[in-house]
Amino acid sequence: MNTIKIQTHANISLNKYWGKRDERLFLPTKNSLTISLSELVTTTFVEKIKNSNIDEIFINSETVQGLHKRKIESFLNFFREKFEIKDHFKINSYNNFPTAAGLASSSSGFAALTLGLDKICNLKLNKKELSIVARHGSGSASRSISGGFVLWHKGINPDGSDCFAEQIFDHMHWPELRIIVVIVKNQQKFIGSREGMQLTTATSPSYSNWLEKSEQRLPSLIKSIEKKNFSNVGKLAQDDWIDMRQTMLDTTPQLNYWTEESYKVIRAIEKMQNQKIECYLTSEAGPNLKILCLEKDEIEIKKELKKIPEIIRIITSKIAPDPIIKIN
Ligand code: 2P0
Repeated sequence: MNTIKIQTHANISLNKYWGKRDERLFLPTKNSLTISLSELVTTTFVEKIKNSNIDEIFINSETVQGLHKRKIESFLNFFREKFEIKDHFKINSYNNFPTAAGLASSSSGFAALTLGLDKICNLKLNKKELSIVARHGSGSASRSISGGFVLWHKGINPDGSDCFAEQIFDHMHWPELRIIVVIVKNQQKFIGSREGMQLTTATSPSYSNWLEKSEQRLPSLIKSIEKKNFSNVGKLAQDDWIDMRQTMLDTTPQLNYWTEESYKVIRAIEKMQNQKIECYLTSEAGPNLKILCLEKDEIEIKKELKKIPEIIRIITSKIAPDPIIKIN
């Protein structure tokens, strides 16, 4: 029996997603814009299991447990019901970066699974349909079906049929752009994104203000990417991260995903910014940080980062191409 091998890339947002207008359908409260990272790779193998009524799921060679298990099983059940499929699957997924530590492993993970299921079940879905399916695993996964720069439309239809992500520029558009991923902790986060964003939408006093400001930034961000205006792109992305972070910090209970080690990196970047080295900060819901810069400044920035002993790993990434799908 065939095994499908898929390689996808985790994405990071330059204009963020944090909150849903419909929990069941994974419909976000706002549009968002991401880049996929060439060096954060998920490799997933999907095969059908004959005459079985259970799925076998492994992440990094270990049987998946707890919340991850429930999320993946519920996605597989959604998929079977939607496409009237009876099969069960064996899934082996490997991340070359820490899982669930704010590095968007669910984005590349559910995107890979969607592409693998589409192929093994011979559904031949188009990119829009694939993005909509992936969204039901994890909102951010809708943005890892394509590489390059991707815009996730929040849509307005109650059934989510216009809520999908699409590539707006491919990975060749801006070859000089770099993303330095700074890993300060490999551990899983204390409150996952799904629960965290529910708490923020329910309790953060600054949430509606961020929604409005963030949507206003988006057209200018797209234009600046088109023109490759790095200063604008960096500032807009960093400002959106700062404002999203504020909504997390004024959530009850407070969502402070950043550790002492994260703040050391933040301070080092602020110091470089004061020295006119052009670099900008962002992160997801987790302690690890991402720095946007241009190729010409990469070595100097990394030299400074290497002075921080708490950093576990530094990964320099470019913009990733589309996922790769192979029949083994
Ligand atoms: C983003 N994050 O735009 C934001 C910034 C986290 C902070 O996309 O509930 O893990 O599965 O849809 O996909 C995290 O979103 O959450 C995320 P669910 P998911 O990158």
